[in-house]
Amino acid sequence: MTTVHTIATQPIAGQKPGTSGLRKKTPVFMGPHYLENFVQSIFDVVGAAGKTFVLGGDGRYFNDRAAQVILRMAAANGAHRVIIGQGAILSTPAASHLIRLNKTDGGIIMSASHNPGGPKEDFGVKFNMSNGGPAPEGVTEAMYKRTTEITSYKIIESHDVDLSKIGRSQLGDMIVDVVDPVSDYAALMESLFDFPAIAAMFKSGFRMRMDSMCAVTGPYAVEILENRLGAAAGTVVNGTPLPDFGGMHPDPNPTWAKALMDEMFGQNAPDFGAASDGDGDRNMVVGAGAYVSPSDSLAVLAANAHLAPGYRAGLKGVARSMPTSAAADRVADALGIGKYETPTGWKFFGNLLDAGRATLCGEESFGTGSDHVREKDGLWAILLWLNILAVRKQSVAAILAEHWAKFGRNYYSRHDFEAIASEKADAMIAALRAGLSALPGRQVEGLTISAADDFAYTDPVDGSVSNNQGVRILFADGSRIVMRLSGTGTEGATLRLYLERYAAGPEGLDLDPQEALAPVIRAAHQLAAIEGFTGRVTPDVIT
Ligand code: VG1
Ligand code: CO
Repeated sequence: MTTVHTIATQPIAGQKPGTSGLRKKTPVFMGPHYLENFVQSIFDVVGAAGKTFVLGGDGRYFNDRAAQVILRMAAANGAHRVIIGQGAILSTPAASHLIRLNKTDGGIIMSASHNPGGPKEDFGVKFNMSNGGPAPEGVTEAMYKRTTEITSYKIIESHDVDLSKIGRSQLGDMIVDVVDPVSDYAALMESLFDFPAIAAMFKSGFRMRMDSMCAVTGPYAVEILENRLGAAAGTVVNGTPLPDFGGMHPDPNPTWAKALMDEMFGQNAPDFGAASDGDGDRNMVVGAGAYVSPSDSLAVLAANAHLAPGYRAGLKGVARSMPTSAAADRVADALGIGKYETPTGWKFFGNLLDAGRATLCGEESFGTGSDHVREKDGLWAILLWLNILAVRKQSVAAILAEHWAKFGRNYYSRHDFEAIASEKADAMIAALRAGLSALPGRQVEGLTISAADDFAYTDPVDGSVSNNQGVRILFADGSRIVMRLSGTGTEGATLRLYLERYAAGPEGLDLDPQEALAPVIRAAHQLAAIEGFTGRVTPDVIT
């Protein structure tokens, strides 16, 4: 008999999940009872007795230790079985797939995604439901409430489970299945895409650079791109997941994936470049000399998805987060399929995917996915691009140019102002909200404001309402400003300023986005008094 210990504890302030689970500095997570309190709160809300869960993470510092704690707590709470990736590794989309494939009751993913990892950096824990998708707001709110009341947690005493070997073992009364983190996911990709066509393209000399940024996608990318599709050895760079991501900031954007951008815009650039984030759910794609903005990527994928076997029957609908540009809407209209606008965060797509209303989903933050899992999926998006390139036999630049010629171009950029003192950012947003109703009709920087609101979303499937999801200022010419505060940071506040302007063409489709957006940028600074409130003029990151 294994003894279950019930450890007295008390609530810890601030264990509130954000856009994507609970994220804190690693030393905070490693502090007394911190991880345990949150994990017990998860089990108290979803129930553990007799259930099967998936467990894995992006391999960052503390991933291995946290996995052993979560296993002991799952056993103590009466779970029947845990399926865990070898070495406690699972990308977020692979975890979502395993949850669905094995018809489990959900899963715990250890990741702070794009936030840097290491003893002084960030750690995170998120719970996904039995559909494979992030817990919806109602559930994360219940977990948060539980963290404010918790008085004890359950854990068994045991040796560490050997997670280095694939196979079944027993932990107390619970079964632990250590599985290959890659094989089921790779098989899923092979079922969706035309691997022979992509392999033939590589064989004919097509060159690619995939930057896994020392995060979780390395083993997945090597197996799929190099082993199964025959891309040249060395196509995948930074392919070994490291506890501190090799000091990299695994956020696939032009700033943090600069080495890739330099290569793709340099002499002798490969045909195609891609990068993914810490937990493998996001992607950046780049052609030779051609950066693809995430909003455009979603639109191009939606317009061309039928070229891949898994989507040959067409799409049911396309969903995008509110700050994502309307480029995908134009494609949905042309295809005569449904279009949806949700708050930021993948959890809002789950119901649309489950109900069969949307097939593709995307966010401006380099997240794209489909109904094959219930998470955004970096390698999936990269493979869909490869499939499209293999069929169309055109460059990325040519595909983008044709897309804009047909649909017009939604110039788009996001400006991030990081580590602002929270009270300053809050004051700025509060002032903006207070003045919204007076904005319509006002002229600023030659633009006329047509509407202004704070985005509220009613889920079309279950009717749940989410308020205060971001301030929107819309202009008569179709331009748009959105502002919201990040829900994934761990230091002060990050202001995200989203900027959009539509050009119908045929002229003016090849401007630099920052130039095309210049009046909208100036209008945003003026309307929100960003400098006055925060002292900031220049963004830290521009995507
Ligand atoms: C950011 C992105 C959002 C994304 C979230 C989680 O959230 O803007 O689109 O869903 O990160 O992505 P926020 O609240 O910081 O703007 V991941 O890959 O970091 O889990
Ligand atoms: Co991520």
